[in-house]
Amino acid sequence: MRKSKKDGSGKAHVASTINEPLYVNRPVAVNKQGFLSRFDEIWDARWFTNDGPMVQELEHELAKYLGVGHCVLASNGTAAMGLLIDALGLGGKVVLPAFTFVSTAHLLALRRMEPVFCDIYPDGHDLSVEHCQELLSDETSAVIATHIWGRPAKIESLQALCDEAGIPLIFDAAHAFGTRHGERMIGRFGRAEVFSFHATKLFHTFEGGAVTTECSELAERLRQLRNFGFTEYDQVDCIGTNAKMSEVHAAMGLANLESIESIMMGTRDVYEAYERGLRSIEGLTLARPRSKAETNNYYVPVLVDEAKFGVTRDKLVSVLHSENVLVRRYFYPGSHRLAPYKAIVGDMISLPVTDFVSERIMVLPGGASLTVEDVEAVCSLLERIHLKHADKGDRPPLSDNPGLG
Ligand code: T4K
Repeated sequence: MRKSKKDGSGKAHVASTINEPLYVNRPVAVNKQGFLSRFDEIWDARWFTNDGPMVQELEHELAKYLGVGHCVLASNGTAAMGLLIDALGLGGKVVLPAFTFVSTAHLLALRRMEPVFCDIYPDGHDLSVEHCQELLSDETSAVIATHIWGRPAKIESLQALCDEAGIPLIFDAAHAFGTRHGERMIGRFGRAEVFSFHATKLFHTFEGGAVTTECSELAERLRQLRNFGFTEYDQVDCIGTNAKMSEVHAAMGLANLESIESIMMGTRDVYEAYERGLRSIEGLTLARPRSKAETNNYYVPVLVDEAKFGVTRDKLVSVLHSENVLVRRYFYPGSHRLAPYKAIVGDMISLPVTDFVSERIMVLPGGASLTVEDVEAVCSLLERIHLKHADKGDRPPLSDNPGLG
């Protein structure tokens, strides 16, 4: 984690320019020694992949941390979701949000299935239960909801809907490592949950992912599928693939898991600094979790209201980039408007909330790689851009930036 710079008085001061790029979800790199000592072990044992001891240990430790029966690691989150789709034998149509990462839609389309894009709620940006209900049909084989921004989807309502329809509910928990829902951690809900451990996630293994489930048979099936369908040496019982995690990736996961409490605390401090800093900036609305207790604080999604802020979301993004604040437009456009899906659904589909949010959303740099001082500098920059463009009279100087002229 980056240390905050303080002056002689011990007070952190807000920099007027941001000299180093601030990335959205820059990977945490906190426990180098924990990683290197495990790397030495791997090197000496010369066991590099194929369900090695580090992978087994990480599966055990993650299941314990999440309080779930089984954790099956995979080479990345997309591969993990693919294993699950195949293990459950899904076919036909699957309902999922258009406002999420496009990976799951791709998995379905590649399997000749139909992604049925569902709208979201304007407050939480998560799957609308009401719209999902409208979209269910006899051909629907599952619902895959995302815990967007690391906050739980409407778990109980979706579960009731899927139970009534007799179909499995799956959660894309890629954003939600470390989030609680009531007394339980995310990872224990639905038929199964799927995590991404990509470098940009709160908890990561460089690249990686996992399926978590309470169902032993499902876990066993997933293990077979990720290893070409092998059940024994020379025995292949089903058609499978290669979605295995290597030992080096698992070693990084074990090192990060050792530091997870400090990573989570640093992440929360950064989010709370944004809560304070963005409060007074007109035209920027921090999309907050429904419950402060049910978030991992990792994502800092902000909606830009052009009329009140003074510039469009896209102009603001480009100005921030030129000032070293590398914000992202996650998730713009909605999957239904990406070329491969637009070609299929065209204008036949109406997802007004998805369109509204995706045209205004901007994700600010968050997570424990930042300092509170970084956040104060970002908020101060946002304030100055707003004041300049909303023509409030007070115009502190910005660095040379043609975009602001
Ligand atoms: N479901 C959801 C809801 C997801 O968000 C994702 C992945 C998945 C499923 C699928 O899981 P995986 O199969 O990926 O495990 C990134 C990630 O590649 C992707 O994992 C992630 N979501 C998606 C939202 O973002 P890009 O193309 O935006 O990544 P990139 O390279 O622009 O990096 C993002 C930011 O991180 C930049 O600000 C730069 C910074 N960065 C990135 C890397 C890789 C670093 O500072 N260091 C690095 O090493 O896709």
